[in-house]
Amino acid sequence: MNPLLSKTGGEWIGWAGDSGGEDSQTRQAILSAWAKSDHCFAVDLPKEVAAGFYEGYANQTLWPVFHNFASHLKFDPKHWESYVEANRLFCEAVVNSYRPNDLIWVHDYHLMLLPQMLRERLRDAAIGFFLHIPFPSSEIFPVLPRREELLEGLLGSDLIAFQTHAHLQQFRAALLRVLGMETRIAEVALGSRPVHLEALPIGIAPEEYTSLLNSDATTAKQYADWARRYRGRKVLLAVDRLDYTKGVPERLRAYAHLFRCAPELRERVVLIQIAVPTREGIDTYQELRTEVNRLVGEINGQLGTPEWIPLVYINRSIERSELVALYKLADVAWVGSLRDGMNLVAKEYVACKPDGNGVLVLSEFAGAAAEMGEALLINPYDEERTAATVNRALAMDDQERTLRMTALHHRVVRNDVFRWGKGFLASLEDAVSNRGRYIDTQPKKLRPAEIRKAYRRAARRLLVLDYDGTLVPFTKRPQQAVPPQAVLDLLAALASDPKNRVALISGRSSENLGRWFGKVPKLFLVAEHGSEIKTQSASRWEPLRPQAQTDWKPSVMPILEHFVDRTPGSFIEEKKYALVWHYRMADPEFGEWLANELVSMLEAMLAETELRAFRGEKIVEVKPVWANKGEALERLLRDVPAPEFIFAAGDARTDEDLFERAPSDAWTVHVGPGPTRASYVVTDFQVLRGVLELLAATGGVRYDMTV
Ligand code: ADQ
Repeated sequence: MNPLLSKTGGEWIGWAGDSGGEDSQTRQAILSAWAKSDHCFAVDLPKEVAAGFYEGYANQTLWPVFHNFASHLKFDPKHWESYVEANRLFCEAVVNSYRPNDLIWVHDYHLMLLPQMLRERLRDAAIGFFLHIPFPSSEIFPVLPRREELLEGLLGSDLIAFQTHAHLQQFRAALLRVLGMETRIAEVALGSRPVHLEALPIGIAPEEYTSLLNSDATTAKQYADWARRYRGRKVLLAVDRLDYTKGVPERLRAYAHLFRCAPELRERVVLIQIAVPTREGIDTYQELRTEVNRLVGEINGQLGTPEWIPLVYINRSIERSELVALYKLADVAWVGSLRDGMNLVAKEYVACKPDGNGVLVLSEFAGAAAEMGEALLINPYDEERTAATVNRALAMDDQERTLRMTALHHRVVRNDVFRWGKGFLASLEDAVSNRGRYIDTQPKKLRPAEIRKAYRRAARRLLVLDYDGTLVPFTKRPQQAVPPQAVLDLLAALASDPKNRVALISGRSSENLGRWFGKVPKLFLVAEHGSEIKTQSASRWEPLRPQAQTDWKPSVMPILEHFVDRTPGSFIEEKKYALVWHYRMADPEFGEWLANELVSMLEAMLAETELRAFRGEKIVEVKPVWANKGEALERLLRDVPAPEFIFAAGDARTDEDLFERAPSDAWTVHVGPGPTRASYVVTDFQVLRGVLELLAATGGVRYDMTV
């Protein structure tokens, strides 16, 4: 981040590390110098808070779970309190230095609560969050203690960005499974404030490395010394923090295996393993260190000769000049992460190979693999095949090596950290300007006088009405919602006005709608959210898509049946083009929880098909994507050319498709509480019926108001 900060300006607010109880003048002097020269400002965390926050919740709870190592998870409620407190202290620091129009960019898993804390204090601030590590699969994420708070904390942001699309998808799956929140591919709709989601792989600042490579005397000397020492031998290089996610023991075992399957490589290859000490206060890391020490001893003890040490192990931090000399020296870089957000070492190595003279062996579980396809990819858990791939890398001919490395080099140089930073900040600004649009279009209260005036003036009108929850209240069983005579009269009055086309558009089946509303003259009916339509003149229902398939039902039905078995009070409704699981009568919390699980399961199963699982009011419905009220509206508009007055009303998520497709001057009305894209909102079905009665009475056709 430092090159990006010095180039673009901005302040860095961070934790400078534990003061170790000796808050000396020297430390203060260093901190003041940082503030002055680099605009880096330290948030001081009390010792106990720091320990519970950093070594506790962040690195013993979040880190293992986010890297799919659930078995390494340790949780202490006190650590959680420290995590909350550390985030709060950061919040204070940010609020204190915030000026209007600043962009706030929060980094990484240590500060997942910060976006929402900031949102509560700085309502209009632009807040972005970048996750440097992977986001775990939705099977693993729910094991995390305090998972709801973490997701809600993140949703305080305007933009949440991830290293890869896969991580972004897993975040969406977690929102659905844990909070029951449906999202679009790139957006979470939170009422009036959308949260944008994006995949933005981080890059490096290549000149930080190439400048040393080309003109640093220490680097040149170091390189010359080593090149002399290793002449006649191929050098493999691995650079990692000594973390269990980086796959160091796995690499060492694969390295030993290499000599078993290719003994001719003995004395001709050296592996230099740099392992930077990290988080040493945590037991798991100490155990890892012991294991690695043992493996190093074993390999050198069993394979080494007086002339050859097969493994050079360096367990300390080294200067960048040395690191660059090593990158230049290495014939092959070996990145074997078991899981990694990105992995910058892979990119740094490539940046130091402008002449194409090197091979990158890269774990497919590092985020970098998603954009570095010319590397030789490995599954680091498969030691035998990894050894074979390393052998292939060592033997690769000049032409293939140059071809692969040159392509990688171009990409690493082009997609550098500046491009990444610029991309993030531009997306954040975009997200904020979109938020403005949403705020401007917050639904207004519907004023009867205004709508009446517009209605009276129009010569051609289209009225599109949902039924359940919009014209009548919900009942426990769908069949109990028989329309009262008052509703039938109201629909008949509106439909009989020659200036009107009235459509009832519902999730119900055509058979059901036909039985209840078939006798209302001139009423258009649209069933199953737009799968089938019956226009006023037609005697039959016509499907919206003539070749609609239903052969998927036998494979989805057993899954729904399984959920019925697990949920007393729930049942399945079979429609012509859809299957619906109803759980209105089930225990509310249990029902919601199972509904989340069902949708997550179906999403994965239906991903490649035209079917989707949708959550509705106490239902989960499986239906084709094209069967939605927005498509149905387009179809209706073909029958009513250029209407001067469009009225669309509904209460549920499925009605949002209708509101989205309606022209901007339409009277879109959401019934009841909750977020919506509609322009107007009324409190309940009775108010909506009141409005419709007013319109019916206005239209010239005689109509007596009953409500
Ligand atoms: P890390 O887990 O720290 O970062 P990585 O991306 O490899 O992993 O970055 C390590 C950095 O430390 C590299 O820049 C490397 O040059 C430097 N380094 C390594 N050994 C060093 C040594 N001995 N001396 C000095 N410097 C050394 C987290 C995520 C990653 C993600 C990054 C950035 O875990 O997946 O790529 O953030 O988003």
